[in-house]
Amino acid sequence: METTVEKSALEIARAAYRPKMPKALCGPLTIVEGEPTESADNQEEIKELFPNTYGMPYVHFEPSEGGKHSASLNVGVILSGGQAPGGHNVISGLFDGIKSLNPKNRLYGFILGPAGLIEHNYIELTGNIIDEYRNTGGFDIIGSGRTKLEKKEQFDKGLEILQALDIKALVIIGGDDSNTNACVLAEYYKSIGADVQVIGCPKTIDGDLKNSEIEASFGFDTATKVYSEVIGNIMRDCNSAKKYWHFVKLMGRSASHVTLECALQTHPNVTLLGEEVEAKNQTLDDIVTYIAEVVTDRANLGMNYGVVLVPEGLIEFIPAIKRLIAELNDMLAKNQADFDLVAADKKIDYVLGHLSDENAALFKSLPLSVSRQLALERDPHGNVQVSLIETEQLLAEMVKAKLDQWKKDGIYTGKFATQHHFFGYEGRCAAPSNWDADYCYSLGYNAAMLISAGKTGYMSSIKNTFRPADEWIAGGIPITMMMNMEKRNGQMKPVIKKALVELTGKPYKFFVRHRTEWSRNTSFVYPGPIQYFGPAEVCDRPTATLTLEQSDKL
Ligand code: FBP
Repeated sequence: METTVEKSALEIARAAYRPKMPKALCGPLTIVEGEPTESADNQEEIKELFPNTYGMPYVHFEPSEGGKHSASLNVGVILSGGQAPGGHNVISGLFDGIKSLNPKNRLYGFILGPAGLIEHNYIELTGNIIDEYRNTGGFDIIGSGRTKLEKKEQFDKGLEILQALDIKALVIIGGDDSNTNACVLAEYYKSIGADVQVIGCPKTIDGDLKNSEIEASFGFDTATKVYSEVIGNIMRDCNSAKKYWHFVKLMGRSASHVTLECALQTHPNVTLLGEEVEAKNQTLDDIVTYIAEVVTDRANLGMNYGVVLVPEGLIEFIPAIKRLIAELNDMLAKNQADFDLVAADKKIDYVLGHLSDENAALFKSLPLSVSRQLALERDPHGNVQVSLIETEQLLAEMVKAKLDQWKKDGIYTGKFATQHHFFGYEGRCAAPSNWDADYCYSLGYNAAMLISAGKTGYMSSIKNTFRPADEWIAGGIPITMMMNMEKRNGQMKPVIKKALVELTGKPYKFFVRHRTEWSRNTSFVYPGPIQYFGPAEVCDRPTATLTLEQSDKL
């Protein structure tokens, strides 16, 4: 991979930052095994599919007397899926962790995601390389990719290179799909006696890989701080110029955690949350009407400006569209061979001809850009690529059309001019906040300790993360514990259950208590840029989501 020659002053200063770690990881440690675990749902099916890795206990580490030294071993690492701030720190923590066990241990990075394992494309990550990337954003040390690691032939091909390099453990850094694959791989290697451990690390800016043992996926902290800074800047512009409604779409394809967190940090006038839209069984028109009502109320108070936050996955949560996508998925899975042969300009007609009347009518009513995305373009995991749907523009246009009608009806008398923004890529590779830098380094270092303890099929877990880092708890959680059965590409598959915004959770409830006030009165908050040097209450502050979720433990 390329290395950057010239560095900014901040990069130089930041390279010297020593991430803070849980006490247990700072010296010799001992592993404590907890209770056996059950999967999140569908226990019988998951148990049958994972006979070798099901039901393993939680584990955590505690400081102990004695040394840490162990026989030398080689470790492989893969970055999988979308970029998230802190990936380089997971790798530097892993590197330092395995070197603390035995300086002869070696770390190999597979290039451009899981494809690197299958295609035998790798580099050895030496101390000099690692030092170039400490505390930096991005995944460029080895790159990432979205190849789905799911077939036996891929596992066997991967095993060839693992054996050739004498790699005894593989660390997969990824989101729910990638960790699902890590779990399948761990089970397979154990079932054939391959003598390769597999450990996962929870990554995604979307924040939807979490549960009682995984408090956050890394990258969420930094990405939401970057987006909140920019939303705050837009709010200040909006409050100065007083002439635009800004529609801001935020990444988070399957859950609205990013949008909720940014709302908690900045107090916009309108915040849409996919999970709420689904629970209230709302239509696109209900959503548009709600925004138009807030715009009208503010216009009546003399304020023809404001900010609307939209999660990128919104479209998929609208129940009617969700039903359409489910039928599309089944239909495409059944007819994929035929569909591939249909000429590009006839594909939409083919889809229309194979849908039920209700879904065909809805499909036809959507703007072409949206229907194309829903029907034609999927990522390798079968997900609709919602980041490509311009929901923010679609909503702004539909609100305008409604307000034009209300103007004719004499209900609305204001002015409505809009600006659109999409914040996603701006935050995914940002230099990790202190919280992410510390969390990620600890996750990687902890993965090395799980390897040393002989674990496989585990996810690295760092808990108590709303407290100062030396009070964090390091350990591991069996990945099967997070699984349930879901329909993917027309078939029931074992997958990690996605954590959506909980409508009974404290962050959502806090938002609901305040949203009416935020919608009518201008209550904008300007969080400013991430601070790396300065007082802990400014630099080490966790997200509002984590703080509210864990508030009863404070
Ligand atoms: P992961 O879940 O793989 O971490 O990716 C998150 C994400 O940033 C989503 O928020 C977004 O929808 C998607 O990646 C976009 O990915 P790509 O750039 O590959 O289309």
